[in-house]
Amino acid sequence: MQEALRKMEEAARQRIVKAADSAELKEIKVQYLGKKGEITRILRGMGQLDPKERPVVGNIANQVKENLVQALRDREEILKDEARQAEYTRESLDVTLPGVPLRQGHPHPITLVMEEVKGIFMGMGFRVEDGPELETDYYNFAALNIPRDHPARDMQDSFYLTEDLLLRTHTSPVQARVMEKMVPELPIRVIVPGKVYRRDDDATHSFMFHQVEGLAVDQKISLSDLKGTLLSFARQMFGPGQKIRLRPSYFPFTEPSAEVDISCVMCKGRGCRVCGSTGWLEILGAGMVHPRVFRMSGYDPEAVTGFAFGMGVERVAMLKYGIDDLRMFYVNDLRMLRQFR
Ligand code: 2U9
Repeated sequence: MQEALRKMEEAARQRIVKAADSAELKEIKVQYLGKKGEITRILRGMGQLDPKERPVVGNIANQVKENLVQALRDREEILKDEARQAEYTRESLDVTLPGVPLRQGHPHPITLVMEEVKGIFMGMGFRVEDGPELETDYYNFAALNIPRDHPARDMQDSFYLTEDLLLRTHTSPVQARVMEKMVPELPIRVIVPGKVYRRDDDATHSFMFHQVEGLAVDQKISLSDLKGTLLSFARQMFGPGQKIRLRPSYFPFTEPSAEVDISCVMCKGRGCRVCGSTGWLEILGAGMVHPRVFRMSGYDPEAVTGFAFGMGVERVAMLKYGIDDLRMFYVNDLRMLRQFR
């Protein structure tokens, strides 16, 4: 009988350690320890035993019972642990997974070109100035020798908020403000980047665009200073082989005035569709500051001279990057904008 008990204990243990869940453990418990279980059955049969053997067998049976109860508890605990562990694995973060990439922003091509232009002139001793986009009639026109009824006003036909206030049509009023503030100090070397507004709208003109203008004022500044400065700019911006040429022109605020061409960036001056077979591209306007503009700001045109120039940033960017429609800069098409990082 002792032997049978031990064998039964061993068989029960084997099943307990292999049990997959608590339902199976319960089944095993009922099978061995339940009211109709195997141990109970053995204990009931003890009446037929030799009375001397009874306590020994009873002892062993109780021990086996306790052992199995403990084995069931242990297995239950292990199963719970395993379930908890599986749950953790399911829920936990895998910190080794690659992250979701965040797209990084970058400057707009117009900003890039403007920064490049600014940098080149800063390298030649110009400092950057800015001013209001909402201007008075005086600074936008009168101070620049464009009085009321001057035909140059029609060409810039513009956005008025009141009789006297408008969105600036060029950055030139900033230079007029700088001169007024600086007088009588010399020299002045400023570069003025910014947004300007005109009543325009086609593939090469927009109601808003960007200009960079410059102004240098000192004693004995000459046209050759202007030419040297712009040649140096053209070579830094478009390549060391660049040539420039000046053609006579007219601006109310400069005299003499010139249109400034650079050798065509597409065909290197040989002549192509972009430059209309001339080999030249117009990118700047320039001239010597008009005596009347000096007088208006408080400088004596007999004592000082100066040069000024201006360029449209969109036009420079279109030439530099080979873009043929200005509106591409404004429609926020990321396929286009992402090419300029
Ligand atoms: C002051 C005195 C002189 C600024 C100048 C130009 C020539 C010029 C245009 C080029 C293309 C503007 O973007 S564009 O349409 N600019 O041609 N600007 S001289 O002359 C000044 C400015 C201020 C006090």
